[in-house]
Amino acid sequence: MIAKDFVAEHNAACAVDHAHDYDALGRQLARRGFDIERIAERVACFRVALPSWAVGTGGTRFARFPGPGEPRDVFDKLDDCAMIHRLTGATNEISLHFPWDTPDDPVALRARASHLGLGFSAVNSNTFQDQPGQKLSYKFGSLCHTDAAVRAQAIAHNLDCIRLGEALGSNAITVWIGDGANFPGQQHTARAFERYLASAAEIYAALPGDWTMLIEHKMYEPAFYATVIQDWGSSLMAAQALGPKARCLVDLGHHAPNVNIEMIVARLIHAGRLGGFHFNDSRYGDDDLDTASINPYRLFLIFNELIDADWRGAANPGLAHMLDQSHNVTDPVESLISSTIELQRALAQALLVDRDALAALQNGNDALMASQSLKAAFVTDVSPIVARAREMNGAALDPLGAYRHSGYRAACAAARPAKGGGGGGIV
Ligand code: RM4
Ligand code: MN
Ligand code: MN
Repeated sequence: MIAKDFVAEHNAACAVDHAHDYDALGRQLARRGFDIERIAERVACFRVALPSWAVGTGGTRFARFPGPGEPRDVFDKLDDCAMIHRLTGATNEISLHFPWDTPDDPVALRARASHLGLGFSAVNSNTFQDQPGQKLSYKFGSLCHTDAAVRAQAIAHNLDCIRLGEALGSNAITVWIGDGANFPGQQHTARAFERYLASAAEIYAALPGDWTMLIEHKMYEPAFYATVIQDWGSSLMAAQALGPKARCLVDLGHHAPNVNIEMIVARLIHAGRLGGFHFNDSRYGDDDLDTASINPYRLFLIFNELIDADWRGAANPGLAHMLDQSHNVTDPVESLISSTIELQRALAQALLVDRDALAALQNGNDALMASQSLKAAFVTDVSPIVARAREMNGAALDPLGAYRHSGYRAACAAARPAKGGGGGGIV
């Protein structure tokens, strides 16, 4: 749909300004003891998976306002993801949600993805909704349901997801359940967790050799009184009970406001059980806003823990980086591009922390200068580094500018006639 060399043409127009800014920043960083090109190389290696559900317009429980040229099926979604990857050079993996994006023909989907230079990261199961034709309802839970037959159905769905993921070349399953209670007394707190562990063990037992099971906690919603896997403590207990292939996934929006998420990250690293992230941002709850749109400092502090763990040789290997956002008022492609840039920005900033100096300040209890040393990294405008990382990956120096210039959305609107009106549609 879009000219093959549009990225190169767009880059040519920005190249002189970019080189100028990169050189200036390089001189500044050299004075601070950093080699800008080494930092850019590390940023260029960063990858984050795109969630299949986020390339369509999301919605709230009140309404959904679809945009023009929305993807009509999972193949259209692949095209949107390929466009994002062309521009960012950092998003060659897709995280699929079943059954929302269950392909009729997995072989064809895999072939199409690899033709586009894409692959599949963790697959996500869904036992928080009833699907048409489903025998038993999840109204009162799935893996933790009081009825063994409902639990068996939910387990079977997860096993189907693993099989499908295997056919697509994925190597992890993310399990998030909505199970819980809306009222005190509705559910036996301890027994619900025991039922979760027993059901999760059956899923765990079906993991192929090199697969990981990512356990995603969430404080509330849809259960508004008590959620079974509501926090990192429950998630970690479950992972430890299940075995080494079970790890904890941190969705940034799944905590109470003001919770210190970077500390949770540090604790999970200590336990050797950090498995990955669902990146997004929030002001109040599971808002699923664009990453770093509300609190970029928090994102930086999370990356600071990751880079620090790396520096100490304590990092948990093979973290799954994924976006999990819902776009209600923006073009999803633009939001996903923006979030990818913000992740790379936080990474670049975290790589600019002088860790020896910080350690000395911490050991000397110099609270003010220790916090200043983190701030010095955070306030550095690393945009030229992130642009250089994209350049190294053959992507766009100015991805949003290139996207707007490309006419992609208008081309999609012409090629993908709208299927219907608004209506609900929460992701
Ligand atoms: C949940 C959770 C899951 C996501 C669903 C759509 O709140 O974040 O990761 O798959 O929403
Ligand atoms: Mn999530
Ligand atoms: Mn969520």
